[in-house]
Amino acid sequence: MPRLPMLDRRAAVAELLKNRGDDLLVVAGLGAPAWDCTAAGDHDLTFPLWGAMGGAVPIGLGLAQAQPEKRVLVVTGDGEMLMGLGSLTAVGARKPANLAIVVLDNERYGETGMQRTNTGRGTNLAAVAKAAGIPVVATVGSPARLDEAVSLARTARGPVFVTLKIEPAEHELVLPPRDGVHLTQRFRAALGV
Ligand SMILES: Cc1ncc(C[n+]2csc(CCOP(=O)(O)OP(=O)(O)O)c2C)c(N)n1
Ligand SMILES: [Mg+2]
Repeated sequence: MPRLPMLDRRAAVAELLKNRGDDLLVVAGLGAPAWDCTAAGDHDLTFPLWGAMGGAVPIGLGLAQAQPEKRVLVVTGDGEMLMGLGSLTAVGARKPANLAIVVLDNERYGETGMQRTNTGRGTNLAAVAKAAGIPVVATVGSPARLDEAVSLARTARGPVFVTLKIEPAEHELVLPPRDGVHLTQRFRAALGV
């Protein structure tokens, strides 16, 4: 069967974060998703995780509830999301209108050597999100539909869950600051809390 076209993760994340201004709060899951967000431009209002696998959505949910006037965007990987699947039920239960979750799904644990994840063996993360009570879900793998995915993630009434099917390619490491205290303090200062 011919392979469907898939997205380039760096290009997709650059589109996702384009013209973000100071009203978008970004939580980046550990590893490559955090490097992708940094490659799109390091920002005081991005909180990249250096660990806490499975914690990106819980952190985004707490932030969305604490900052209801701001849009919160979680950008994470399929492996990270699979580790924190239970958190989708909390999002579905609370339904924060200002939260969007985008999973960069390469069907691999990229950071640790490209081992296959279960999204390549039948697990449909958008369907899991829908079943957890998240009203707006989409799976996008074609560059022609990237604009639609970006608009859902940036502006649709949430909670929103978008799976982006991406090429399992490795990119240059573009690392954010590594000091967690610094990352927390700069985020809070930029938010004014
Ligand atoms: C609890 C825990 N288990 C395993 C790891 C090792 N680890 C770091 S990143 C990663 C894979 C992440 O995969 P994914 O979220 O799909 O990101 P990708 O690199 O594929 O974009 C793993 C297994 C970890 N940091 N913490
Ligand atoms: Mg992955």
